[in-house]
Order: sequence, then C-alpha cells, then structure tokens
Amino acid sequence: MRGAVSTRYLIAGLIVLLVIGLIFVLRNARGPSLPTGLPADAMAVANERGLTPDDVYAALATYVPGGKQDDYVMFASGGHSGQVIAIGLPSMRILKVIPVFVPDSWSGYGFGVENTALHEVYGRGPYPPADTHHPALSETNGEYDGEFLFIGDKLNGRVAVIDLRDWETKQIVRNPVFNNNHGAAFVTPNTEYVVEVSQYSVPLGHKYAPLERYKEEYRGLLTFWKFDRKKGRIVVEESFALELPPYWQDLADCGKGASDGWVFVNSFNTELATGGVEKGNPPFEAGVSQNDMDYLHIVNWKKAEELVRAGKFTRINNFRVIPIKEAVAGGVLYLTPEPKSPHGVDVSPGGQYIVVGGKLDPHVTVYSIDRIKKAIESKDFEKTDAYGIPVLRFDAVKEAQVELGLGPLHTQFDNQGYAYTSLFLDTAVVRWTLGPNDKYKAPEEPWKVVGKVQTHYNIGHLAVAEGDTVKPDGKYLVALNKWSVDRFLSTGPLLPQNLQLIDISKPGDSLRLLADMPLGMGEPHYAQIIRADRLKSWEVYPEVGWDPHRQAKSPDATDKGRIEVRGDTVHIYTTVVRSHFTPEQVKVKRGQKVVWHLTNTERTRDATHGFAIPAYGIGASLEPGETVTVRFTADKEGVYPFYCTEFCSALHLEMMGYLLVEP
Ligand code: RUQ
Ligand code: CUA
Repeated sequence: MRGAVSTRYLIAGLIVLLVIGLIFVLRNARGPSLPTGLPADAMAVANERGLTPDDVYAALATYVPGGKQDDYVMFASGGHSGQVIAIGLPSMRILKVIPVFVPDSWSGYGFGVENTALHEVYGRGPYPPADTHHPALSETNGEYDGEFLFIGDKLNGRVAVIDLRDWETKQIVRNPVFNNNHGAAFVTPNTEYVVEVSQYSVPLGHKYAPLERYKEEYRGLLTFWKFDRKKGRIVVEESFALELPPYWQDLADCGKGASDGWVFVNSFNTELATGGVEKGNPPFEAGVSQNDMDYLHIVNWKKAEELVRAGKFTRINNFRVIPIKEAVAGGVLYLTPEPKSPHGVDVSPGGQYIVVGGKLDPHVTVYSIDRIKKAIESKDFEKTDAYGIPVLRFDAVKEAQVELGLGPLHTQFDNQGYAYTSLFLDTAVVRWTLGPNDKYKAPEEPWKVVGKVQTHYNIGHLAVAEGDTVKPDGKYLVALNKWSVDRFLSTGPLLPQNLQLIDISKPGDSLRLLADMPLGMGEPHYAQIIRADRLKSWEVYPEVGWDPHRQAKSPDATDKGRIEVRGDTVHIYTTVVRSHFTPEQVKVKRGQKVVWHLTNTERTRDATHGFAIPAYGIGASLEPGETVTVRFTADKEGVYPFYCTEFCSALHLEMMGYLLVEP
C-alpha cells in the first residue's frame, strides 16, 4: 500500500516537472518571456499571436480605448491627394481628412457649393492636380495656438488657410508672381506672415523668357502673405514678396526667440544649371550638384516690411515685390555658404541655432544667430554673389558641423536639449545634442550623436510633438517614411507610405519604435503635432444659420421653408432637420436660375445632413447649425429627387423631396 502511494507521488512529481520543463522550453522557443502581471487572457492572446514583450509594450503604449481621447493631433500633408490628414497620437488613427485643394463629396467641398476658397482662385473648376507639402499651425509667441492651419500646394504655387474651429478650408491664394513653391507654408512667431518660397526659378509674373536668358531673367521669390487673424484670411493687398536669385530655393524656417525677425531659406542649383541632357548637357541631377557649397539665404523680414512701407518695391501683376538691389541696400538679404545640395533648414527652440541638412553631406551644419548678426555688423563678407548679395564668411557664422550619417534631411527638437534629424539614406532617425546657448540643455556634451533608431523605409520628414516651436513637448516623434515595402499586406504596385511613431521621452540612447501606420492617400511630406488640448473646436456651429465661409450668421438663414420668385431667379429657403426638408416639393420652370439656401436647424452634435441633386452637380453637407447656399440654372426639364446623403436617422431614406423642372 505504502509503496503504491509513494510511486503515485513520484509519477505526479515527474509529470509536474515535465510540464514545467515543457513550458520553459516553449517560452524560450518564443524568445524572452512576457512581462508578468498581465491578466491570463491577455497573456494567452499575446502568446497565441506570437507577440514579443516589445510588441506587447508598444501595443499598450499606443492603445487608446473608445471613449478615451488621443493626447496629440498630427496634421499631416496629404501630398498628391491635395488634402490634410488629421491623425491622433499615440493611437495613430486617422481622425479626419480635411479637403483643401481637391473637392470632396462627403463634406460637400467644392461641388457646386458656394465655396469662396476655391472660387477665389480658379472659378468653378476644373480643379488642377495638387500636391500639398508643408502644413504650418498658427503661432502666438512662437507656440502653436490651435487657431489656424496653413498649407502649401507645390504644383500650383498656392497657400490655403484652414480654420481649426470647424476644420474647414477658408481661403486659397495663388501666387500672382510665381507658379510653384516648395518652402510653404511657414509662419512667423505671431503669425504676422505666412511664408511661401518658390522652388524652380522662372521669369517672374508668369512671363516668357528663353532658357538662354536664365541668369538675367529667371528669378526666385520669397513671399510674405499678411495674415489677418480676426478675419481669418490672408490679405493679398498687404502682402509682399522679395525677389531672389535664380538658385532653386528649397525649404525655409522663420526665426524665433534669439532669431525672431529673420527667415532662413536654403537653396540648390547655385550652378544656374538649365539641364538639356538631350543636347549632351549634364542632366539636372548632376548639373545642380556640382558646387561644393550652395547658399543659405538670410532675410530680415522686419526690415523688409520697412522697405515696403518706404515704397521701395515694384509691382508685378499688381503684387508688391522688393527688387534684389533694394533688399541689399536695405540690409534685408544676405547669403552664406552651406554644404552641397541642402534640404531642410530648422531653427532650434531658443532660436539660437539654424540647422541645415545636406542631402549629399553626412553632416548637419549649424549656424548661430549671434555669429550671423556679428558678421553682418562687421561686414565680414567673403564676397558678393553674381547678383550683388553679400556672402557672409562661412567660418564666421558656422557654429558646428555634426556628422550624423547618410542623407540628413530634416531636423526637429525636444525639451531635453536634443535635436532629431532624419537620415534618408541610412533610413534612420538620429538623436544628437544641441550646443549650450539654446534653451534646453542635454545631459551629454554638446554636438554629439547619442541615439539612433531604424525607420522603415527611406524617411523624409520627421515631426516631434510641438517640435518646431519655442516650447517643444517632446515625448513622441513621427517618422514620415516614403517607402513601406514589406511592412504591410501588399496593396498592388502602389504601396502606402509608412508613418512610424517613436517614443523619445527618455534621455540618451533610448529611442523606441512604437507603431507603424500605413497611409494610402498621397505622400504625407511634412506634419506638425499639436497638443490636443490646444484645439478649441466647435461642437456645433455657434448659432443656427451659420455661414462657415464668413464665420457669421448668414443673412440667408431661415427657420421656415419658403419659395420666392424674384425676376428670373427662384430663391428657395429650406429648413433641414431629422428627417425632412421643408419644402419637399419644389417647382421651377426650365431656364430659371435657382438659388437654394439650406439651413440645418439641428443643435444636436453630429446631426449632419447632406443635400444632393446629382443632375445639377450639387452635393452639400449641412453640419448642425450650418446654412449653405447652392446655385444652378434649371436648364434640364424633368423630375429630380433631391435627398439627404448622410445616414442621419432611422428615416434617413425618407428624407427627400422632388425638384420638378417644368417644360
Ligand atoms: S520635402 S523629404 Cu517637400 Cu519637405 Cu523634405
Ligand atoms: Cu438627413 Cu439623412
């Protein structure tokens, strides 16, 4: 009996040991063990899905449950989609696509709806392709204020204004002097101006001149769009531009703090190459990359303002342009060498340092504003360029050159004294320390690389939370990668871009990749990340009858449906509420002009209605409280159902009416 019992214990003991051993082997086969303390079911999911401890950490660090909200909003350019994409951080979920340069059915933007933004530029279409590059949040004292967002359209030389109370595009201005841009948009520290820099030099004023006259007649342009915050509009008549040499100006940044009042613009093609590979000339890519140094443009915009006030400008297409000669005489424009084919120029939080990334140079070059000011004061010029612009001596203005790796492009900053630069060729983000004279001080010695993280793949821009303001938040960095290759399921030959979230909260060599986000709608060149609590978005429009284009009550608002005929025009005043339009039967005669005012009388959040008359190209969106006016000529007789296009209620499908166009 006793022998049998002890054998049973022995067997049980052996089984326990075997199970423990098996678990040990299995766990090690999966790599290091998971953090302890996770609920058993969570552990089971992690194991079942083959997640590593790093994966589990990243998932927990980025998961935002429904009903809870993201800490940051990233406004990313939508590239060729022509739009802006708002993405929550750390969840990396798309919150909204804001239509800017291209019409959008959902929001009714640009489809026959009276939309001042588009009308001011081209009339009612056709809409050209667009390519948004650089979004810029409005600033007050160098900090994001959450009021407006600007963005440039490289293809057509346009800049748009978005009001962040309702997240809608309010205005698009097209440059009257130039037809493309790249360095747009950037703002001065109190959003006095929105800066737009041209890229490929052309004769100013949309004129013709042969390429043989490149040096004499082609030019670049730096435009200062005056922004009126009260009106929420760029005021074209109060704006001006500065003529620049025909170096291809690239990116720009506005000074802040120590460098407030200045704008920095870099350039390539100081060679003045005009291409012609078909004629045996070097192709552009080689022709514009011959010089070891190109030019950083250093512009005093406060003095430029004074020149304009003093009348030292000419008018091109009725737009005020300061000629190079006047700018030089007025102490507005200087150059200094910068290494070979630079790309990004970025000003540090305190404004002391100006960091230039050189695509073909493994260093970033750092200039200091103190040195620049001193060199200007003491006229420490190495020469003047072919256009008479003084060139500050490189060694006099250079503070440091930091070797970072291959293909440094863009730099942003945090509140720990670190700078972050994207390395296109190394496909990495590198963290390095700023010098002592800026606002924040890193624990390590200055001008040293302290950390690096791989990105996937070919990073272009990067964005740190509030990382280009005077007070960066740090914490998160997003890498905006051009290629995604093997990171997601295949979507055919055209792959999404990849936005990667990186935790930068801890000092030293601690950069940690948290999430990949595929973005399949155009190249998100640049993005800015704002703390969510800075945004004061409206929940519904302030009053019933609101005209979002004027941000005021519309004179055409109505709380009672009616039809009025005035001359050859029928004015229809329609109320829109769950789940009917009033009136529902609208009779007009063929050939009559129709002006249709619709007012959504709802005060309930999210109670949006649509309004479509497909035959007349009408598609509108009426958010709670909004009044929209659409126009068309009833030139086709027939019976046209008009209906609500938003699933607003259980009786949404019943929300319709008949437009009867009588013969
Ligand atoms: S660019 S990848 Cu259009 Cu800002 Cu640098
Ligand atoms: Cu209103 Cu559907």
